[in-house]
Amino acid sequence: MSTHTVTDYVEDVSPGSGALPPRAWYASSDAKSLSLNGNWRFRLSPTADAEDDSFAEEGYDAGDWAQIAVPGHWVLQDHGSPIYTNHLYPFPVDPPRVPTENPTGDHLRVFDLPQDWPSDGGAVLRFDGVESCARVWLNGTDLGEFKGSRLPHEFAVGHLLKTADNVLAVRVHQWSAGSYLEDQDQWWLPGIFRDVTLLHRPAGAALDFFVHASYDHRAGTGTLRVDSDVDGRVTVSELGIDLATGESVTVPVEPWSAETPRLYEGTLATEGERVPLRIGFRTVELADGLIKVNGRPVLFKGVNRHEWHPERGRALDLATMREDVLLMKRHNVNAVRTSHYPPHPAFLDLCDEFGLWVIDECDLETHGFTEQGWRDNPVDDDRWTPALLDRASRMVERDKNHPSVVIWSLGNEAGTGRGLTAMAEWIRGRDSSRPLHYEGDHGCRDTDMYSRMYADHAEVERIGRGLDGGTLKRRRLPFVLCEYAHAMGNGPGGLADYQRLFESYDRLQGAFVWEWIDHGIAHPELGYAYGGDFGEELHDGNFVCDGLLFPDRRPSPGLLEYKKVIEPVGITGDAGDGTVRITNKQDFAGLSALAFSWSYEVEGEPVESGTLSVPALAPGESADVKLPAPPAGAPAGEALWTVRAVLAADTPWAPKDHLVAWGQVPASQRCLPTVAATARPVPGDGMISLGPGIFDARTGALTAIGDVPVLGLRLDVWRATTDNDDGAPWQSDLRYGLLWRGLGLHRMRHRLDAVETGERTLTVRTRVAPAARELGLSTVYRWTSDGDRLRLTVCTTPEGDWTVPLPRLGIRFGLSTADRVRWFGGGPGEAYPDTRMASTVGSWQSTVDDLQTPYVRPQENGARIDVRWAELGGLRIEGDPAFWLTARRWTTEQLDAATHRTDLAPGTAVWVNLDHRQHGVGSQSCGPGPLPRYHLRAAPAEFSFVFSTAPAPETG
Ligand code: IPT
Repeated sequence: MSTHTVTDYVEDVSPGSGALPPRAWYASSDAKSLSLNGNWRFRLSPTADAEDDSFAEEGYDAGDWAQIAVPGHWVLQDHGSPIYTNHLYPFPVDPPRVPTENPTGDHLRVFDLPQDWPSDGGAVLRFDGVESCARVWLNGTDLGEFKGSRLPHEFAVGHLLKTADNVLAVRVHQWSAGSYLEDQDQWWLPGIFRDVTLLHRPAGAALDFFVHASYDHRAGTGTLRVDSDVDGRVTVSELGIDLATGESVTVPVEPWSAETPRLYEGTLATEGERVPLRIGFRTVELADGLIKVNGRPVLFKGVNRHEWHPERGRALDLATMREDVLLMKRHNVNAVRTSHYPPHPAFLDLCDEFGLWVIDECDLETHGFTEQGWRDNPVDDDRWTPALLDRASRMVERDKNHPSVVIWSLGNEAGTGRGLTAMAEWIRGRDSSRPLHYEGDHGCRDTDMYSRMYADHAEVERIGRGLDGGTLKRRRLPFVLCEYAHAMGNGPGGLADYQRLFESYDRLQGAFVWEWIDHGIAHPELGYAYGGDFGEELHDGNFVCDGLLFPDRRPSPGLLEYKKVIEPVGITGDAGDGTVRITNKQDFAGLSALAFSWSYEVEGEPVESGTLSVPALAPGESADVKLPAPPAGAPAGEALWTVRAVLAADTPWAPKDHLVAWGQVPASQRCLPTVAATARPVPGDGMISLGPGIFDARTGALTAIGDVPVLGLRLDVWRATTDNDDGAPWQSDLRYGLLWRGLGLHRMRHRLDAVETGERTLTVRTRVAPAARELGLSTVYRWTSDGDRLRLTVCTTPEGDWTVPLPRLGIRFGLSTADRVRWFGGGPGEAYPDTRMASTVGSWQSTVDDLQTPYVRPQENGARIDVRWAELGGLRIEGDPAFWLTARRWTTEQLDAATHRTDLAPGTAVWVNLDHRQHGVGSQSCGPGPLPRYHLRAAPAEFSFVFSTAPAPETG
């Protein structure tokens, strides 16, 4: 073997050399395999050729090398650091050249064959994922090299194996020509990040096979044919099937769908091997301009899923993949787009088993070429076409036997070009049973559906009505929003408004939230790190934290909102007629898996409950169901019905009683609090008292209510801007976060104009305005009391030319001690004007700490809506009208200044905001801002709070 170093392959546009043709991924029933995951020896070099390849030779002593976990990324194991860019290539764009500084990781593993490893037959070495380019040697023999990070590559190695001391050497380059095709919005994370496996291949083993299992919904039959490179027999004992490969049979079956994921266990037996089959019978077709499965149009309630783990990056273990699937199912998600590469193959097994529609997307994105108007885009350059076809075929061949995969996607954000057309043609030729998706070509030249990302509600409605124009071909295609509702930070807002559109127009076949999980990296000082935290010279900050799950997989309020908005059963009604309308919003299943119940609640406390009998409803059907008579002798107070649909029995993805859908129907109105203004303001030593209220005589500032000190109570319009308030740099719409700050709404001054004591009132007149501007808010605080309770009415009137909405409108004050919080209103979690569907009216409690939502980049969070009354810090507060409650151990200014959660240190006071209104949240960190109806317009407003001292809520 030569010791001279050849690295030309790194910048070669061809897919590689030496690997076997792609084929279906499966785990054999009887052929042996050996996992080569585990601890490997590791050496990092700064360039592709800094070290020669002598390390691949037998007898090389790597005793002084570091150790590294495979699968894994070296930059997450203390060798170098990760880089985050959205679409900018973190190297000069000069395809296919890459920088001389090309971190290169040599990986070495010595292994013995297990005692029972058969001596006959061959063997295959399989890499399920290596970023971005690898060269492989076994026992000193160069096997070849490959690119295509999230795709499998196999090498025939049987002739090289020894019983002991096999030396497997893998050289991995961070940058390669392949990097130009892998410009997805995520961390750049080199390494052998998926499994490495040695597979015994007995003589007569199966090679590749293609399971064709269709369903005829008219006849109720499935047709099965398994095409196999190696002849054999296919058995499905449950169906009495025993036939030769290549032959087909039609039998009555239960179909597979995401709602009813019926799988039949079968076996493919060749002369040398038995392969387990999990067969789901289903037919996907484009008919009547719609994507139909088993004859029915489907509505995708989807998410975009990147593979992510806060410590292990994209090296996911099975438990994490399973957790993702369970979390999706438990939150009513029915579809996944594997953005933007084929996932670990085990994830698709889980989707088959638990039931999720999958858009399987190829490992392809060339987004950085947008910076040069897409000039030199590899997808429009014939030299790259073999690499594109290689990627398409590795995806299709690997994943073709999964019933859950219903759509192939060519890739993401790669512009347009002949290479994409070539991929589409190849895929259609190989598998005509699934429609094609690609968003980047709005003319739909190569695709079977019109797909967009981040289109606003108005445009989606136009598309739904067929008024969007476009090519003739496009006008006849169904529509999906492959990305929408950018879940960055607080949000996304407007989900319910989108869902109403999807449910109103057949052409709109649903959408996929961007995205499933925040890609925060666990960091000892920062909590979770994001772009820039590793000193990257180019980065896109926390744009990488835009998921429905926090990095530790805790559901964010956005996911809870999504769960409610996409619930499979609609439960609606109003007090009037004593009925509730139940709608089966599923596409395939009836309601038999669900149990319905009602509960009658007064002031948020359940008074009586019972089961609700709901007639069998086919998909799409509704029924008005009578509620019982309100219980006799129920206590006085605001009453409502809560109707719930829970799982009637344990399922593989959630236990019996898991809440699937719910609705609330008011039963009586709330009585607004009244306070007779009987107490008189009493002047004292530098102070004025009015009932329980103590005020500074000079400033009119409230200093205490009874024995509860109150700090700095005043009008507040500022919120720590959310990622959606700030918007993305390329957003052409108004970005209110910036406009607000530009106006100075974060540094309002409060001018005192008058403190007036009347017969039975204390009135404080002020003007609230930012420096350097003429606009402001004339604000009057009017206090009255009945001796026990203190009522504040705030009257505010905008002055000047207000062209922007307000972030919030309410009061804020500090309490010196507060911990437990009780309230009657919306809960248990946060809500904002356009993210309030999941908020349930009830009686709730929490601690101040638990009111906080841990967005990776701190920002406005934690508001509870529709609060009728709340108790905290020894005060009871009633709202007229209901208000928004926020309480935190830091000020809004501190929250605004923080860049990571670890910047937030509890102070001595708890700062409370009682808001009359909040501005909507929207999704402008990448999509549209809040719809106009959720804007908080600057307009005259009046709102009141009634304060009294309350016993400290019980602890525990
Ligand atoms: C779109 C990308 O497809 C996705 O990968 C991600 O970057 C998302 O946006 C934003 O988080 S591209 C969009 C910026 C037009």
